[in-house]
Amino acid sequence: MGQSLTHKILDAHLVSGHLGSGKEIGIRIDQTLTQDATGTMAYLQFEAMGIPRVKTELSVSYVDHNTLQTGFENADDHAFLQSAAARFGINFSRPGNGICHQVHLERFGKPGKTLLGSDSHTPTGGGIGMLAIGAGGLDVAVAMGGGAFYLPDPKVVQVRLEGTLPDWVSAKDIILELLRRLTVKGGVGKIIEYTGPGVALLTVPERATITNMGAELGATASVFPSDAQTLAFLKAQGRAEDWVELSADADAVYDEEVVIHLSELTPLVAQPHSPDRVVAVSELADVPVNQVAIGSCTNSSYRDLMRVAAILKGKRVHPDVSLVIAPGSRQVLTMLASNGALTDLLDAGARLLESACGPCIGMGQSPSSGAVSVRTFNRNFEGRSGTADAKVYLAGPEIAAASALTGHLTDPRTLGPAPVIELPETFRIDDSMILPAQDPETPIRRGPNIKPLPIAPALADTLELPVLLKLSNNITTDDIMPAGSKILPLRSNIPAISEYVFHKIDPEFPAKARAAGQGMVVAGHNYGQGSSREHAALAPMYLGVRVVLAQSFARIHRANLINFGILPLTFVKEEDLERLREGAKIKLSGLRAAVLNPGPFALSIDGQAEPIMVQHNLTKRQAEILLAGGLLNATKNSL
Ligand code: MIC
Ligand code: SF4
Repeated sequence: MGQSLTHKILDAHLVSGHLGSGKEIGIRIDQTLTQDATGTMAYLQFEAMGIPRVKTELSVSYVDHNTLQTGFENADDHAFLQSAAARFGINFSRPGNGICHQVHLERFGKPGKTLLGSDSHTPTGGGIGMLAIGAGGLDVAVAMGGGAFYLPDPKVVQVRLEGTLPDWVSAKDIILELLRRLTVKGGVGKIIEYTGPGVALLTVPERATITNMGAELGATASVFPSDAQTLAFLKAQGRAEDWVELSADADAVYDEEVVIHLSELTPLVAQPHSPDRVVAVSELADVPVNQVAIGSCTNSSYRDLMRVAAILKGKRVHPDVSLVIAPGSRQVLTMLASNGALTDLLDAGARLLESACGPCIGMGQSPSSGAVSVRTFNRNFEGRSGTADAKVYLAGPEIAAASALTGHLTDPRTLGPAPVIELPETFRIDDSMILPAQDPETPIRRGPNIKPLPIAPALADTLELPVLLKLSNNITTDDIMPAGSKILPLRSNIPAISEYVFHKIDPEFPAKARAAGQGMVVAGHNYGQGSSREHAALAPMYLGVRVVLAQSFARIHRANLINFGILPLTFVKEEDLERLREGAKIKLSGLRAAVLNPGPFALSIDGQAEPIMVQHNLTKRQAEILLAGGLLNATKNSL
């Protein structure tokens, strides 16, 4: 029986478990990446493990999220990260060099390798044929130390691309179409593998747009074959020697199959406030637009920005629209500068931002009250832009540029012939902003905002907990632990950042949790979707949250809860969620034995005769982590 490309790469890296078993597997990690907002914790954790140098083939520390430096905090974090990288044997991509996923694709990604990154959009690397997975910082720290990465044996979904994309329809529309069909929880527990004749026509940057936003499906990873397009991209990056040819066997077997006829696609947008609320842009042509933001790890490649420059050339941005552009990397920015396209953008009235995440994570450029913002990004969660009542639409660069000109949501097919942008034969290569691994004796520089990591208590045998908060479906880690220019600088300071847990949903939550001493949270499906930030587990743990009971969980967040000693439970009967109210008092007894036993167990509710049956689905490895009070304790105990 033939193998999928996913299984080929997993097989070559498997250190425990069996593919197709439906159980947990462990894989060896070749490369890691971190970014500054999750990296400080990851390196504090790596330091706490006491391993002198990383054991991976390559590890890179990027600075791209917190670059506003509105106070000393971000700058101190950068200094810490630079010193930790030198000491532990890690490449350091300096602030200004670009967004981690874009730069990693350009300079480091290798087909057939595994990449683990402390950022949920790490699967971008699937565009170059890597098996690239997002995880919490602690899992990345373990991988840097040579430890395996554990994940539930994924289902493999084949997405067959048939035909060719019509003019003006882009890679973004392919992934938006998939989000429309499968929704934000459609990919949980799955790896998406792209096949079919339509693949050959997509360049690596287009493929990376698609694999990037596979994160919004909840997918573990997304992967394209490594073929002539991959070789052309690597050659143009001066890295032809990194190429290997990779694809699925012709008779490969998949768990599920989806077919997309590319010629039937039209330009699409995702409406506020979820990436799966997808409709044709032509249906929304009367929506006035106040802001257009082009950039992010989804759509900020040379090709994307050249398309935008070609659309804007010789024209002026509508007077009611603020157009901001953040090129994905210094490579992209300097190429636009030297071929004149940057002047076309500026002449049209674009505001140029640093090559960083910027507005995508609410670091500046918040829209005005109630404004409509069209963004080429990947997430439009409510309030993420920094303006609570802003309405963010996600779209490809062509729709964004067209809408910037007209002042309303615009189908780019109304603009006449589509510009054709060829991939350059050679990209501009200058790695001077990447500092190679240096002296292991480098002292770590630690500013006053960098506080020690709080450690979870070992799991108690009996827990009596109030329900502190009851939540609906699809709660994001942005809901749990918001970002933005005020909160993001506190990522290295858990006591300070914990004051913002559930800030937008219930600003009293931290006070309530502290008054109760400890408590639990209950929720609907897909709890913890979105960002990989482990702060969404660490900070609630610090506030005393011991259990989260949900109808289902997103993969990365569930792993983070376990890593930081919070017990994730699901209902045996989903409808039992109805029986829990905020303020209800629940009791769990015999918990230490219950987590080691695979079966369901009872949770009693004060004032209700019948208990609620719950389950944990923990592996033995995970149960032991919880018993120890988190992965750091468990690792220390085992040494
Ligand atoms: C995001 O897009 O939400 C982030 C900011 O990149 C996060 C990481 C973080 O919160 O630091 C992610 O996607 O994992
Ligand atoms: Fe940065 Fe946005 Fe990409 Fe997250 S999604 S890595 S914030 S650009």
